[in-house]
Amino acid sequence: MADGEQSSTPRPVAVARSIRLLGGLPFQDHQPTTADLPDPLIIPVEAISVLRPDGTLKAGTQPPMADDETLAALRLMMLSRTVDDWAVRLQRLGRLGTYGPVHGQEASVVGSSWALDPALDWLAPAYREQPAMLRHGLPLDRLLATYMGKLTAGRIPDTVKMLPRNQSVCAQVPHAVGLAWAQKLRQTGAAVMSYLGEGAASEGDFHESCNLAGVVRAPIVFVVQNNGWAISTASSRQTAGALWARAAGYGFPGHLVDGNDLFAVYATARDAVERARSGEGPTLIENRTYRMGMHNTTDNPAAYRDPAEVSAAAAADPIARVQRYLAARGRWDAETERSWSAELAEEVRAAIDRARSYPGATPADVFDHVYANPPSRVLDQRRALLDS
Ligand SMILES: Cc1ncc(C[n+]2csc(CCOP(=O)(O)OP(=O)(O)O)c2C)c(N)n1
Ligand SMILES: [Mg+2]
Repeated sequence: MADGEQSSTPRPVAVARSIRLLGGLPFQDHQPTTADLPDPLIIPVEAISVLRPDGTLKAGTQPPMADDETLAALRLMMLSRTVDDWAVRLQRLGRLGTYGPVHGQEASVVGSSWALDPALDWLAPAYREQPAMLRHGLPLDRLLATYMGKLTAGRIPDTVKMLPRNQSVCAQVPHAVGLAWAQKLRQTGAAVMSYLGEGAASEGDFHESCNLAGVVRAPIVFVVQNNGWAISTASSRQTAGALWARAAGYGFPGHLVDGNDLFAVYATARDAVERARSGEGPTLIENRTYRMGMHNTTDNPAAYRDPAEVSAAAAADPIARVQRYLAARGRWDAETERSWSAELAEEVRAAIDRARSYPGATPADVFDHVYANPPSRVLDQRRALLDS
């Protein structure tokens, strides 16, 4: 870049920081938490962190949420874990299709999506962002209906600004950039938040998306949930470099965040969403977190990872951390936890009942909802199937 260009386009602080770190000693010092934590939960000191695993605030930081709002976010995190528990059990009973739990990543998903305005901004999820979808307005019974294969009931309501859950790794990210670019061209003032895993960041789609987003200054926030694993591939075998630092090469800021810290995740996402809405362009956020559960209900993680790693991860549990913080402020105790747990279980049970009452998919659904005017060969196949 020529000197003249540099002076007319100030380099964002985070980009400058990432370049400095790449040439220096990026990840040698770590937060003093516990020595036994799995790799992604050992958070480098450069990472953004506010709420420490013991529920205290890091020196010199302020909570970005008032207590009532923190309680509301905690409730969504606990709802997410309750949905996980029920969904896995229902899948084992044959009443639900394949399900990928959020377990362990609740701060990463809830904290980031909390920064969005569901009436304005768009959500482009992968398949492990259930509480973000709920916060964005997708009713719980509709969300569950999709896992039951109930296509009509599971359709995203027109008022909910969300792309469908995407099972094809990273395929949602190019769509999200197009959606964001459209917001810019139409001057809606909206931001798009696109989620992906650290495994998805190895796909070509990720490079193409970041590159285009940087060039057109699309109002998008890329949230990479680095949860340590891409099914059975450990993140250390996925990528040798730092994901957040890649942003510098695309010309926008990148941030490394303690992904189990609700406050750090929220504050970082809020600034990135604001940046997007105000026309400054994309941001890449890497939330270091940990997938405490199975990849999904087809997976058996005991076959490839040490169970001790999962037990150690409990020391950084994102839900317990918020509960400890609120308890110290006199806003959380065992009795509240008991009553909330009972209420959340009832909320999920009632949503499951409603989801089960919706009509199931029919063979014709395979052909419908794709073409406005189906070609004759599709109509022939449809007829042949329905007559058989
Ligand atoms: C294009 C594509 N390739 C492979 C798969 C199989 N697959 C499903 S999930 C997954 C791992 C993704 O890991 P990551 O991006 O880290 O997300 P996580 O599951 O950890 O949330 C793979 C390889 C797929 N669904 N789509
Ligand atoms: Mg992963």
